[in-house]
Amino acid sequence: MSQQASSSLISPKVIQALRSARYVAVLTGAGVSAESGVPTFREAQMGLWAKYNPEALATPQAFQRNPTLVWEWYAWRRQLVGQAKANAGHLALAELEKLVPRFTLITQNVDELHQQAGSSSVIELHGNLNRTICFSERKVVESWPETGDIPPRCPNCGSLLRPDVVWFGETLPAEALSAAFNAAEQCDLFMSIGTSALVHPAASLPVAALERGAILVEINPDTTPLTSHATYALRGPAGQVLPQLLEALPEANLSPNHQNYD
Ligand code: BJW
Repeated sequence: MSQQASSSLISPKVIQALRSARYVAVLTGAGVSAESGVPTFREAQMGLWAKYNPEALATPQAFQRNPTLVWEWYAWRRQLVGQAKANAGHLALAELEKLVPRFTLITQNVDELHQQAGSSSVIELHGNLNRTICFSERKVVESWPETGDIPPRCPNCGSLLRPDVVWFGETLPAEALSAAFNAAEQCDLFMSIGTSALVHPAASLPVAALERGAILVEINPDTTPLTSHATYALRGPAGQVLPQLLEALPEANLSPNHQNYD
């Protein structure tokens, strides 16, 4: 049974669990970047893009059907992300990394905001918006001649270029996925933050951690399919909950008789 806590009243038990953890693994999703002004994946798109369903654009089939539309959607998102700054949640995770003995940060985000905040060794499960690959050869392409083609073409083989992100039906980068599952299976505390926990295999990571006996902490303003399985569900925005958690961490010193308020 999960224990709900408001963001302003974090259970001392969570703090104690975090303090005692020797290995913390964290999975983040789009919600972590929401407070940086990057729209979450499943929330309504804005302006021109409001009429498109992101799930219908993030597929190889959509790209093959209408490469210009998909390229331009990513160009719009790249521009949004380019203006975004890491928020208090990203910064708190970068600090947390320094406070726990072992720490792995796994993200589904493609925006590099964890790296901007100072997190090291971020496992990117769904690729990176700022990299471009050749649709046919799958190799990273750094530059291409400006011909006015949208999308531009691969300077090597002439195929269309696309963002280096993982679309539905595509496999995740094998090394990243394997490192993520290793972390989930070895950690003693797993945090699922700002993700709807709907998209697999990422959504299987917290379950894998739970099955190996880890404590599961979820941070999200809303409930997800994971909430009822979480040991602690902290209901609130990551940019508020994470700094509070971090602030409380060094002071937490619970005795067996400590009065809990969760
Ligand atoms: C806040 C907040 C705040 C708001 N603070 N929180 C097993 C079961 C069922 C289906 C499958 C399965 N295994 C595989 C599948 C198929 C498919 C899948 O999962 N489908 C489901 C939708 C049903 N998976 C795949 O196809 C994957 N590939 C694969 O499995 O390969 C093997 C294979 C191939 C072929 C056949 C079978 C197997 C690939 C998945 C790739 C996902 N790609 C995307 C696009 C990336 C590029 C891009 O950005 O455009 O990744 S889709 C999209 O979803 C994106 C995200 O990373 C991902 C997850 O979304 P996320 O981050 O959770 O965002 P949201 O918007 O959903 O949620 C935001 C949350 O934040 C909400 O909960 C808010 O409440 C919260 N929030 N403000 C904290 N301030």
